[in-house]
Amino acid sequence: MLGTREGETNIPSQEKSRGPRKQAPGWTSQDAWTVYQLPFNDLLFRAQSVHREHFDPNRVQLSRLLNIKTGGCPEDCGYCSQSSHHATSVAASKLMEVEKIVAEARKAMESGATRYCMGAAWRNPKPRDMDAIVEVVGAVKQLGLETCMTLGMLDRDQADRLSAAGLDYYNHNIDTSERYYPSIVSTRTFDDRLNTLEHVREAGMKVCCGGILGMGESEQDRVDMLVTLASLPEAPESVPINMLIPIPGTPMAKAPPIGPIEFVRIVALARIMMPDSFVRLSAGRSAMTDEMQALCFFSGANSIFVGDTLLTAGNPQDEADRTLFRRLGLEAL
Ligand code: SAM
Ligand code: DTB
Ligand code: SF4
Repeated sequence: MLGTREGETNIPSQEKSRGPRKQAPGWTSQDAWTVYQLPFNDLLFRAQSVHREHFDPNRVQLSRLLNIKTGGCPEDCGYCSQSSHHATSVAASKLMEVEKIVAEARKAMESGATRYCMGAAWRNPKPRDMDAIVEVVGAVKQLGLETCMTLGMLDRDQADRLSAAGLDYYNHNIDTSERYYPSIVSTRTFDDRLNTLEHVREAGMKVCCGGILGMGESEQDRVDMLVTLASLPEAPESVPINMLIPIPGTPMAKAPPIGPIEFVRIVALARIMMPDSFVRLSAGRSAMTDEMQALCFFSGANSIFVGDTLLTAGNPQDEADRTLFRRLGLEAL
């Protein structure tokens, strides 16, 4: 059950510790599990019905990603190519120059993206980084794109500065259930993640928060991750569902892959539990068949990352996505 595991985490929280968490009105872990286990056809019918009540079922939002600071990250996230704790092929770089970031954003806009997401391999932005980041937000917004950043943990002042600069979304994933979290990262706690999400919300930005499937977690962990997301004071406006891209050299390089049916079930449950949120089919699409992606869209996924690179790993070529959209009769939002 949520809210009863504070004592199980042996890593001290870097920020204030929370009391027991409340569950979303109407969504207990048990309720969510019951829906998750419905016969597949019933689950998908229900997800598609909810989806149609809240969104145009044939429109998908397109975001493009840029890694503005690669590698050398002090955090030890077990899935990540950019952690300095793992021997991967990713080299560390400095923060990209503002002009270069804006030039890349312009290209993204010209290729049809409506949201531009910029990621940095930081535990948190340093005070000296903030001026450049604020300048980037202003410049990318001026192009007419929605802006999103994912820079690690934020304190309240940093969240206020980003919000004042006009940042629309902040991405900060809880990644898995509270129970499984200590198995994937030891340098920060689940509560640290929730604290940053609170700062983002209080500063008035939209929240993009989801997780990764296929890290060796149980089905109950996946369901409970969604319960935590739906239990936030406000559900995230964007919920990225990533399928683990196994990275050689990371502790999760050999994690047992999640089956497509189990993956689709989680997408459907996310749609049912967070009916107004964009559910983004995020990392891992290169390893999915068109049929699996079609089932995800049918189940309520309505956002993707486009462009052949995510942060460090591959993503389908634009041509492959154009073909997929044509085959399925989908259009960009
Ligand atoms: N450093 C920041 C942070 O951790 O919040 C931002 C960048 S981080 C790479 C963004 C998200 O990408 C992670 O929270 C995780 O959910 C996802 N991610 C990273 N590596 C992945 C992988 N190999 N497969 C799938 N998703 C991954
Ligand atoms: C999210 O949930 N997925 C994106 C975005 N937010 C920043 C990142 C996926 C990263 C995949 C692994 C890589 O490219 O290194
Ligand atoms: Fe660093 Fe983010 Fe990768 Fe974790 S997921 S190692 S915080 S870049």
